[in-house]
Amino acid sequence: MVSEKMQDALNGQMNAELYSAYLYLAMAAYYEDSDLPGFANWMRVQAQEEMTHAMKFYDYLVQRGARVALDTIEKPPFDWESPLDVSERVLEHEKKVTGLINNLVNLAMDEKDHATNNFLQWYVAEQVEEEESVGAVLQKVRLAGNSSSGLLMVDAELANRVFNPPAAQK
Ligand code: OFO
Repeated sequence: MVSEKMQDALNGQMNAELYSAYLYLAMAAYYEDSDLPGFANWMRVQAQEEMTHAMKFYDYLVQRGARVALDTIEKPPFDWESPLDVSERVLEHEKKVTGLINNLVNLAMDEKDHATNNFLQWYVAEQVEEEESVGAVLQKVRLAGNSSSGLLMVDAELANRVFNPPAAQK
């Protein structure tokens, strides 16, 4: 059993993960329109990962006999100024999500809900990886600066990113 407060908080985070998927799909569409298919691929892969993050919350709620409650997903932005702008927004968003996960851990600790705390530790580790990988892409985009060839090199690299299905994840 999880408390009602925890149930609401977990449902809230599931919604935030769905929003992340929605945001990254919107960014993928921006990149498709900008003729940067590698960046678009990266964002699509990120969106797929966010769906698995959401489904882990869904499955945990079911496992604990709690009620899954789907809510409205906020409308994501439609446009960005540049690939640099998108990359900065992605890192900013991931830092925000890290804060949300930390707040959930704080709640689990306050409630002495050890099972939920243990479940959330997967996300604590995942956020470290997310911030690192997004930060690395941002750095490359910064280095490319105004050079189209530099940007196309990053694009070619990001075209190779593949989605690792949940079974292959830790
Ligand atoms: Fe779910 O990690 Fe990104 O938002």
